[in-house]
Amino acid sequence: MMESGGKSSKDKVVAVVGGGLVGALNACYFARRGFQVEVFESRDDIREAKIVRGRSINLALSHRGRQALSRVGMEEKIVSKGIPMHSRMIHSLNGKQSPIPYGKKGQYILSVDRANLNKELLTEAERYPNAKMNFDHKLQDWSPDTGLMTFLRPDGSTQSLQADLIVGCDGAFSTIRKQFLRRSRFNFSQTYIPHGYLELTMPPVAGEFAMKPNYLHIWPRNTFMMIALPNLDKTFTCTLFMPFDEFEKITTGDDVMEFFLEYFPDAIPLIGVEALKTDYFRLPAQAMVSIKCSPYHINDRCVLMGDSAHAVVPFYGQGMNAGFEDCIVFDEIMDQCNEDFSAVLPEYTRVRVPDDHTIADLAMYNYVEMRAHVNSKWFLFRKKVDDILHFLLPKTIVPLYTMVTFTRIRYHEALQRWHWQNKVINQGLLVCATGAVLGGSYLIAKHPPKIQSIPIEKVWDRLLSLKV
Ligand code: FAD
Ligand code: EGO
Repeated sequence: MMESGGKSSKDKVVAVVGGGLVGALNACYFARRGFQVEVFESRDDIREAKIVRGRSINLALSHRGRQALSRVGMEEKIVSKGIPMHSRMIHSLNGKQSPIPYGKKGQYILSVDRANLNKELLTEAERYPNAKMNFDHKLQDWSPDTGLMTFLRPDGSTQSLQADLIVGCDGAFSTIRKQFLRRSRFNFSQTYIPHGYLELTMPPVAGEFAMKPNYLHIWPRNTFMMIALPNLDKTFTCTLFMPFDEFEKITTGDDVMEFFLEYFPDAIPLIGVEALKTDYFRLPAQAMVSIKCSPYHINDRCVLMGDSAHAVVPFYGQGMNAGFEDCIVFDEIMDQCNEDFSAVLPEYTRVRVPDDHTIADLAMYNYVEMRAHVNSKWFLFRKKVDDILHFLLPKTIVPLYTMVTFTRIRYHEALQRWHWQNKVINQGLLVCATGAVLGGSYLIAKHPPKIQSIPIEKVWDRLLSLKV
């Protein structure tokens, strides 16, 4: 396709910095359009590495992420290796497990293996002859004026390359974003939450899953939260969320046991006493950060996507899904603007910032809400109320979690709609309450209760005789 500048897409170099989930998917999107795609990844090729040490082992993939995969023909490949989670399973302190479905039959989230997803996407990107992977290339610095980037190699040497477009997919601690921070009118905020997270593996029992596999298992204990997602090898990956100062209080195997006995007793035999005592100390608790910024672009040269543009806390299961949706949104704008970067980039910022900021807020809201009020009773109650209202008024009231997880309603519109729904619900409640008061008054007026009135002095005597 020809466009301004006289260079066709075939002659243009698009550098994707970061070969993580969003970078690898983006490489497919740009390669499909015929650009010369160069992916630069600081790590070694994860397909060759023996053990991939990194963040969360599995992730919840939902509608937005699936849609993004389907546009590069990768949905089936990933979904077939995912484990459907049709319901949450709420674990109460007494060991009771209560399932609550996510919705109708087709509404489920998938537990997918992060490493496998990343590998499959890299392999898919490599299938395009115009896409090239450059592993062990750590971006050191780059110039917004010329598009020249400098990479550090493992042997200590450096390598440079100039690109027409630089796509920053280098995660929450983005090196690409550093150049944005030096510029005027760039907005940036970063918040570390007081919680950390730790991952523990729950092994299979007699060759089978230790708990029901097709569920997102949740142990809501206000400030202490644990979830477990199933893996293909019949293990579960449990993620414990708790404040860092609580992590610091637990220093011995016995402390771990005491803590689990108090909050997650049903998980002890499933993880195993010895495993728990050792695995708990294998890695320190990891931090979680929420990052918002804008704009997402510099001129017609550079754009941020995925965690480099918006790191969100993991309490909505949307970080990767939002990053994948970034790729769809950018791709659609590329069509609308005939691949003219000087038009595409500002439009992408205009369209995407409000939505990514909203999902960052919603994820933070879930964090605050869950740690403050949500025990297993409240969790079950809240989700049942949502279900009942949706059942009564299916078109009018759609739970926020459903809009976020199972639709492509823009995040900011989902939030607006939720506010509107809450107004409708409150007004409905007001009408019911008013009706009850009026109805009650009418009945009392019609059938006055036969009680004699008590003189006010007697009331005072009675009150004063009470010892308070
Ligand atoms: P990353 O995955 O961080 O990839 C960035 C890549 O850039 C890495 O490969 C890195 O090596 C590379 N890189 C970094 N710096 C450089 C450099 N200077 N030069 C070259 N390369 C560089 N999301 C969901 O949708 N569902 C979930 O259930 C979910 N659960 C989560 C649970 C936890 C505990 C956490 C922490 C996150 C979770 N997320 C989830 C969020 C998800 O992990 C991220 O949103 C997603 O990984 C973002 O992808 P990315 O490609 O933007 O960044
Ligand atoms: C009242 C009740 C208020 C991630 C329940 C808010 C998040 C929040 C971390 C779950 C599911 C995918 C997740 C639900 C709420 C992943 C998720 C939810 C967690 C923690 C998670 C739900 C990985 C919040 N989705 N979710 O409705 O099932 O409800 F518990 Cl700690």
